[in-house]
Amino acid sequence: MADTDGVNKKHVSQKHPLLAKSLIDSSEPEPTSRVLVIYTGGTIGMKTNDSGVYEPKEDFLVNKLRTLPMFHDNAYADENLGEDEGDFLIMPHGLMYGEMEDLNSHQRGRRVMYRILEYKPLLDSSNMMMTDWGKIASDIHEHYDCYDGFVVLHGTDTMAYTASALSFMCENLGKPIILTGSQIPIFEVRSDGRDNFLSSLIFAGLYTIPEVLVCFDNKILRGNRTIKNDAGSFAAFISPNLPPIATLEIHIQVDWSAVFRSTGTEKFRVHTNMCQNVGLLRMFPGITTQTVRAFLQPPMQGVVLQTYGAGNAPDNRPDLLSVLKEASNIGVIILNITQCTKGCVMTSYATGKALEDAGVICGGDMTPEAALTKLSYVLSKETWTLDKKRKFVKRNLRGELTVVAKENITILDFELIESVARALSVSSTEEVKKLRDALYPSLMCAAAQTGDNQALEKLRELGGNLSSHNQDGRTALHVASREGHVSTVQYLLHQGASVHLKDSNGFTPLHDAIMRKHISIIRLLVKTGAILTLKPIALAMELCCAAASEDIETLQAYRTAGANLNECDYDKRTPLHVAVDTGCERSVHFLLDNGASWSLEDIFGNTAIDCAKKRNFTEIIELIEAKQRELSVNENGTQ
Ligand code: ASN
Repeated sequence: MADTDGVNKKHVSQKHPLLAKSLIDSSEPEPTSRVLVIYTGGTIGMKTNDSGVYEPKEDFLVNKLRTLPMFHDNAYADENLGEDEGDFLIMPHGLMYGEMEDLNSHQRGRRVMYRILEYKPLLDSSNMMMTDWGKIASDIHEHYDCYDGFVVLHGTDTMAYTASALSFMCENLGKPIILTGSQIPIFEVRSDGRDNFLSSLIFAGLYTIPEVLVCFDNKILRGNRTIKNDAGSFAAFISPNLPPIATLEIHIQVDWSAVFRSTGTEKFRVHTNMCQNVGLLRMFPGITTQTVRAFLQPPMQGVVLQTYGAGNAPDNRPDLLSVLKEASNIGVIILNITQCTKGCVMTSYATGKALEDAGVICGGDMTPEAALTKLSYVLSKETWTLDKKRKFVKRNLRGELTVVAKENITILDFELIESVARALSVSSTEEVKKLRDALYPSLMCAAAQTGDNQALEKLRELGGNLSSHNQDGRTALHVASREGHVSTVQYLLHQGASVHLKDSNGFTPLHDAIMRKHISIIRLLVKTGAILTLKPIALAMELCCAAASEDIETLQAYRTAGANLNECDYDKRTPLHVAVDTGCERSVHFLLDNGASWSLEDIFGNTAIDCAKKRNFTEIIELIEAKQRELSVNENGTQ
């Protein structure tokens, strides 16, 4: 993650080891977020060729971006980026970060640092295949732990398909993936590409929205809700059945209650082998039975049927209905969506009911792109039975489908907030909303403090967002993790609370759990994808301090969180060097049992065993030698 990777190396290296502890409170100047930009092609980076038409050109985009101050702060990069960070670009600080009321100060104060992974060849998106979706997903997976968010630069023509596909392929997503592109190349005098790309970088770096999104024309739309609606406008995309997740005007406004969060305690993974035997079939008056029959022939496994209005097809065509029924009986999944841009399929007409009776599944308000890619995803699950596949096609998997809420709970909400609003003489809708946004996070943190899952559930039912943060940027998950309430942590994770959110000091819930040595919570958070975000040097100092004070529980907590126990301080001394020098046998024991190396040399050329010999710590020398013998016996035994 960004904070761990030694940005601002020059500042770090100037500090004295004894002061290094202050690093863990993130008092570093200029904290950064890291974004990986996957550049697949599209108009955004194209150049006019000799024949006067646009075409992509290798390395053109990244080299040009380096010359544009709003995309790259050259002076800052020269001064602050380390040698291994040469291929990063870094955005400037400035007005662009203004008016982000929703973010805590830690997030708001960050620069966005990004690296461009350019595909070869760069593609016009009309040339993309399903395998290209798999490549993007795999690259995101490969780099997932090292970045705060991802931007995919993509042509607009098939962007809605890729966004929909990625939303399904990325399982248990905890970080933003933002697709963007442009209608005019970014280096033309007039271009929508600059704003689209800058907004995407800001969103991917600073806003922890765990969704696949499309950023276009100052709007952030849920990817699987978008369609390309206008070939000639900068507002190329619409999301007809879901308002934007965020709008970027003078104020950036995020509708946090609309954010879709994957629930559960599983890590991020990607599913890349999509089923290609799927198709889109659009009804029209007089469509022949032969056409439909031909379309449904093997190897076809899933068909999106685009019907009229609210999901109607002729119910006076038994020939047509029986072809659909036959196909459905032999296992083809047929999903009914409307040809209308807006609205959804319902079974309120006899003509719609006839399709349902023929085994056609109601696709609600899904876009054609979402319906097709959802079928492709579900059908590729080799271990699922046909029944399970049908069930999952109907389910809302990634926010692609509106599920009508059964209960009306807004009255209760109204009562609670109303009474406080009255007491404070607040009356306008906007003010009441602000009041609610201010009250709920504190109430949630208070409930998490005492492990009161019922209160949290009540607040959730009342419309509260369980990932919202209080004034210190702390979420209910931070608090429950610190207090050691395992069942509350479990509950919050199952409600989609993010393990990646950092508080105003830059700490995640995992850090809270480590500080309080709650091993089972650490396990749970790590299982859900949480990673250590301390800088290596800060981590080394923590480990060395714990080793020197025989604080085995802290060592164990860091170990459980995935810490490298050989992390070394400014003098290249490992926790084992320190444990040996301070004569802490229990620490030496623990470190050796957990893979610490005795052969690493510090800057003075001493290994841990040299230190023990110099100090004549015979017990410790014996401990290390016993470990050496044990390992060599094991090695010989396995040879
Ligand atoms: N043909 C281009 C593409 O989809 C269109 C664009 O990016 N505006 O790659």
